[in-house]
Amino acid sequence: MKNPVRVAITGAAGNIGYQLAFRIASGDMLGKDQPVILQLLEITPALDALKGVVMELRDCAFPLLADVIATDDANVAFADTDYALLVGARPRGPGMERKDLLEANGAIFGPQGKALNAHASRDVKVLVVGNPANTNALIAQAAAPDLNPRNFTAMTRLDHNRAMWQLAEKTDKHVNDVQKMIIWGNHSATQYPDISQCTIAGQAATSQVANDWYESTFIPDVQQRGAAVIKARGASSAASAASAAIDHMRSWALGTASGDWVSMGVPADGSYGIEPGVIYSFPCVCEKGDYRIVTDLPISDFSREKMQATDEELRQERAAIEDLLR
Ligand code: NAX
Repeated sequence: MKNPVRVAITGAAGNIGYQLAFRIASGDMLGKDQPVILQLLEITPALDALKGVVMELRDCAFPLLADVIATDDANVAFADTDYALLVGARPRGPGMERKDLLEANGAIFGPQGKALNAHASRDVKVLVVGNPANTNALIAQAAAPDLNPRNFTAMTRLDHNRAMWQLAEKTDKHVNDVQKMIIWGNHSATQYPDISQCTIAGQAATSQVANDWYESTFIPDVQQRGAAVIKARGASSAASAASAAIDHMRSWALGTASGDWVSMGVPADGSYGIEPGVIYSFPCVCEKGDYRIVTDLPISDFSREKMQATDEELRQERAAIEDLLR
């Protein structure tokens, strides 16, 4: 058996955290031969609820769960951590402006970045799930100058998975048949789900669906899927969000399937004209615990416009919290 690795989850008593912890402990994220030590972070008022989560984790008698730590101290939660899933965030309250929301989250992700910087493994892989995920990841990254900036990522895998399913359903195929989906940009309603490179059972997706459906139904449905789930369930996506977080980390740690890629919010490096300074979702291939942006894909005028619109939104989010990046 391998040595255990440390996996930190923030907001561990919340809806997503409650799904995540159990699936990670059962080996879904890092494999059935990789023991884990879970390091669970919550705010002080939620520690009782977190205690209940710990009790249930123990009651599962998971063979791969080497230990569980529950704390309200980020310095403890991130000590030597190899993976950090930053889920806990401040939701938008009534009457809250976007700038207030960004700043309130800055007050969470800045200190957490600092704690990661001080205590985490030097190779820690960080995934920000808590919204606004891309900009929260940027804030955490800026607060962790001693860590590799590439290791701060944001989750758009749920959008990627949602898009794959929509396409499979429309063409009466299985989701396994869909490859090379792309989500560009921000995890928000400006994200751009792009099927121009997609294949379904080996054939170009664009030849299997009408362009009108793609532009008028598919793109808005993927962009608005989160809201549709809230309307149906009366609560936001939780199990699917946790599943996507696990997919993101598993791809990053263990690699992507040959001939395919995944969407990850990663620091922009100038690829496709998206200048550094934002965490932007790109198609990425992962290998040996690292990722690289897939470059040189052809970009149509239609795509270019949508990629720029979501970039513009990210720059505006950045401008609203610029003082936190210094
Ligand atoms: P919940 O409100 O159920 O849980 C959040 C938990 O975080 C709470 O238990 C809270 O006590 C804790 N928390 C708050 N501040 C904290 C801090 N400073 N340190 C540690 N814990 C803290 O929300 P949930 O449904 O689990 O959603 C969590 C976040 O995921 C939200 O920001 C949500 O918007 C975001 N999502 C992101 C998605 C994505 O694709 N990137 C999709 C799903 C989800 O909407």
